[in-house]
Amino acid sequence: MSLPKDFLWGFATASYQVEGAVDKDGRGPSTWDAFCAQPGKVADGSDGSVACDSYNRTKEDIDLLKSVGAKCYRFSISWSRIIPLGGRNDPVNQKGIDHYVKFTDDLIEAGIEPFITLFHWDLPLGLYERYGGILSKEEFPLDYENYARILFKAIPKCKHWITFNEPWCSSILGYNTGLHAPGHTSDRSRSPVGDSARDCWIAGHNLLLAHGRAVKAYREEFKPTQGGEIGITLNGDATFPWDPEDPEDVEAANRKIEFAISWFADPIYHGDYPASMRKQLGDRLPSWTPEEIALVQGSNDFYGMNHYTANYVRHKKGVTPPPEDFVGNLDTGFVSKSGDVIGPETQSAWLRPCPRGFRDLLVWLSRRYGGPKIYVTENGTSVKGENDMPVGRIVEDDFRVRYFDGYVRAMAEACAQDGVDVRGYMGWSLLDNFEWAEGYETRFGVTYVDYANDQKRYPKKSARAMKPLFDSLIKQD
Ligand code: GBH
Repeated sequence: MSLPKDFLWGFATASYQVEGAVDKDGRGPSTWDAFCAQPGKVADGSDGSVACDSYNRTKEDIDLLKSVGAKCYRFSISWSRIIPLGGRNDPVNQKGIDHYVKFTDDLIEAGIEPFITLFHWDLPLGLYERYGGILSKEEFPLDYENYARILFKAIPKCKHWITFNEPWCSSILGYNTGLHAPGHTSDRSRSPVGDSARDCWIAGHNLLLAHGRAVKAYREEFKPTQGGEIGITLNGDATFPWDPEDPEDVEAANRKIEFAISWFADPIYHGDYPASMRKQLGDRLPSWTPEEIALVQGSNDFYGMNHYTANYVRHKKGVTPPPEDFVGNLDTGFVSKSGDVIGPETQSAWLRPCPRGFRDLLVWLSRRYGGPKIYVTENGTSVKGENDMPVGRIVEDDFRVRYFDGYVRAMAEACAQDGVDVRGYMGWSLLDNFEWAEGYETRFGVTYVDYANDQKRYPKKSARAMKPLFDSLIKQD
């Protein structure tokens, strides 16, 4: 059982979750600043204004990565630092660009390969106020392309670009349930623009168009001289039918993955949305014009995979789904009909370890999309009650060590035994950080961050366990 010799492994973070320094060097406001300021949106009433203070501690973070032997680091760029108002005719902020140029240089200097995510959810607030943000097909893809081009030009040393992190979350959580910024909901009376039964599907369509435009720009103007690669990162949980004997549950389990992954991956690899989505959503799902699909189809140099957990899926029989339904008329849970349980619990209600699901999903992806090159751009876990433990116990995170051990071995088996082409793996996350609507109580880091005492970092056992694990799995020669 082995991984290829040049396999990359490391850790990931995202700008709003770790940077803090929201007023520094001319950064403009993002939708997440505004969302956090609304009472009741974030569990502990917190925000990302300080977070891990990573914007001011780049050396410390790079030293940390080095000390645990990481070969790569995935971070995201804050659009509001590059163009504070966001748009293609708005002023560009050189200080913001300089920060990320230097950070990338410093990583490379330290022997760490950068993976840059252009958009991990922190949209410049100006773009939401001006035209509804991702909802505008006329404006959003053009503004995104302009933003992306500035960075391709400024950071030629970066060889791995990720256009969007989890567009499912931006569309569904941002424009359907409202659990994430900008907090657009499926309740029409609270939806300031648009049509709640259609908005999230329009948002998804526009994210794909923006992705396609950025990829086209990269391939035509930068890739020939820079030689890097570009792709999108999608989330997706593994699924099992609640009752494997029931064809409707089997179909529903597959449909759940299609609504999560194939919504974006089918247009990119096959040129259209999956039939299951068209069947359920009808004309609420946008259609592709020939020009649009020409832009999107074939636009991935690699598949970025975020993966955390698995579910049992049960079809809702005899029920017509309401217009705001976004999962496809089904229920999910952690217990099967015959009483099998996915577990144990973590601090995150939606997450329970299931390494077998990871292997199965890798195989599913590889089959459906023609064996693409895959980078696992996130994988990790919270630990039940971790936030309430003393630091001395938190850093002995055997639960997380076991999680990574199980998942990384499942991935190695998928590569060696099932022929899946995985080239890299990034654990989520390098640091405990701002876990969006869950605030700071849920910790995903391999490093404990003491928020009350100057953001001091304490590497956990899991931070050090990664190198021996990968050393034992990567072919030496
Ligand atoms: C990632 O999101 C994020 O990229 C990262 O920023 C975050 O900190 C990390 O994970 C840990 O949460 O049952 O169909 O409603 C993963 C977020 C979790 C994706 C819940 C969707 C629910 C799917 N996701 N999941 S569903």
